[in-house]
Amino acid sequence: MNKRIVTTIMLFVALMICLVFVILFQSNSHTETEVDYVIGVSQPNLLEPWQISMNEEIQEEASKYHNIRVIYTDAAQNTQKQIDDIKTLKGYDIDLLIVSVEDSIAMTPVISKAYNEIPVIVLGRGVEGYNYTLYIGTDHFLIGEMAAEATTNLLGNQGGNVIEVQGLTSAVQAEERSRGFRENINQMKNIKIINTLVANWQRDKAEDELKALLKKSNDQPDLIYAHNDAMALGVYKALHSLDIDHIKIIGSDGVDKPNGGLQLVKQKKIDTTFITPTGGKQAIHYAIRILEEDTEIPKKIILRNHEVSSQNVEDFYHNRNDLTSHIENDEKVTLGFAQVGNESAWRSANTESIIKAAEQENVDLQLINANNNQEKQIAIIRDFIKQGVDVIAFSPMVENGWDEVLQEAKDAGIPVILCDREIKVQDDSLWTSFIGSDFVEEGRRAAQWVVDHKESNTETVNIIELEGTKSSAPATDRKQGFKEVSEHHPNLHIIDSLSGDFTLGKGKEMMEKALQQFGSEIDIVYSHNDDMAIGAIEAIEEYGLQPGFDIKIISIDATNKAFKALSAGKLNFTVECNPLLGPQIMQAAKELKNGTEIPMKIITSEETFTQEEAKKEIKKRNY
Ligand code: GYE
Repeated sequence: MNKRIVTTIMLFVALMICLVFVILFQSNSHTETEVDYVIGVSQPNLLEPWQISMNEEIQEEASKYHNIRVIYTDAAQNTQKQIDDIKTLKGYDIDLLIVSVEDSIAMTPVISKAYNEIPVIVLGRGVEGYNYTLYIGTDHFLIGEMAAEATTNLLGNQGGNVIEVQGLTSAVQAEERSRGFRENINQMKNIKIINTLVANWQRDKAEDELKALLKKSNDQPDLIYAHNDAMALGVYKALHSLDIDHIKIIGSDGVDKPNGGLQLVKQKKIDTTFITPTGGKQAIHYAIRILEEDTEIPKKIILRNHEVSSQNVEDFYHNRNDLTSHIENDEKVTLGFAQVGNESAWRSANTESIIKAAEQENVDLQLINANNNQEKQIAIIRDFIKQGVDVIAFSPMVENGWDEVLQEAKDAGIPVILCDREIKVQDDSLWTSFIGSDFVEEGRRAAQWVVDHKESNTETVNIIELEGTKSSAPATDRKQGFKEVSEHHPNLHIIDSLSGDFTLGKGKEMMEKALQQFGSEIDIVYSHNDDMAIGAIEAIEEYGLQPGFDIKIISIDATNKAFKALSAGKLNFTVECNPLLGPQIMQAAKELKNGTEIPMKIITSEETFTQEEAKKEIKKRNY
């Protein structure tokens, strides 16, 4: 073989070997040296199109960050395996866990334990309680409500019989979807749920269960609501195999994949589904922020669902990227903010946070105060509509009476952000996003302190409740949350509830009234905010009793003045309600201006404080 050929081959082989070495060195040097964070992703299964697209979204977003490594596990619909997977991931020393669960009840304690060690993001399917860093997902109760509405539309005036096909019953989302569906369907006189099947989110199980049911009973339904598209496809297969084609089928998830809901609607195999964003992209985005110790991390991000039927499926197809895309628009955003009033220290901190954030984010803000007058607040919003601002935001004084003016804003094409307080309207599409706290949970936390500190289970405990502004969301929800816990303890008695309108003056006045009536029989004051509690403290001292001792006092807000009262031993416990919503409101306003779809709800992360904790924290409290 001629010498030149041999040399060329040898040169070529040598070149190849060098190349391999360079690549290997490159990758190792890249992965080894620059991996700052290792993230573990625990999936309950990778059978359902929805779970698969969640992982794909995570992978796609994670690939944009070269300093993270992501380790994935698949529990293959086996809860014990998922518990072991999380143990294994912790064994790899992960810095953060992203977990989607199937069996919420079994997984809640496992996730709480992990949360004691590392940050945990719960994705798509909830767990019980609040022992995690961040929940990203949709409102499953609302999906059930939307399915009920779609059922009435599909069945029309004559109504009909319905079968519900449920997911895993130990899953929070199955319970919430079913409750949302049934609470609404049960109000319909002409619609009856004749049967319920449990198919654990699985297509084949739904198919088999339905076939068996239809074979043994003559009660044919007119519509079948399945908690996810995988089971809806199973329903379709069962009906198809029995040559039944008149029964309507509703699914949920709306994934754009073979056998995904979007394609099943397009192929007319099912009638309706609900696009349920997986949150995979947001999970990586927030994981990075959490690992870089960003302090503005919310507790819950509730993503918006979109109903898809044969009427609009093409829209979703043609604009399939619209849900996530945005046009970078560096035009200055004009934001009209109708503030409720200046009734409390919390409110002043809230207003300040909004003004400061607008300056920092270069947003053209008009903040006008309605001085706790709803008519005035409506007039301010009407004026913003006339001006044609880009976005309207407001802190609704009370829950009702907003339908008309918000319809005008919608007709004018101006999106509306609800800040700190929610509202009750016929059509939830009248508002775009809610940014604020979970007031019901705040009420639960206040009651839990009372339960944890009561001396006996028998001795009666007399409680005075100082309520906030009547029919306002915080007053309604904090009352409900407190009751949810206290009603399980028969010796806890709310002897009177008096409205102090969230102000110090009115709080004091109401406490004076209660002392005149009940005097030292009062054991506890539960105040819906700090200002009324401070007023109560003054009244109790003037009455000659010792606040925090003779009468225990619990409040909500956790402002500086509460920390002072806690440190002085005059207040016993306070539940935080975060007023610093400015930065999130500005980010939302800018994203809306850019045409980006923003979360339906952003629920802030909050703590509680005892007298001891307040003494430690007081210096750091900036409102
Ligand atoms: O608790 C109270 C204020 O809406 C959360 O309103 C807010 C409440 C807050 O007056 O201090």
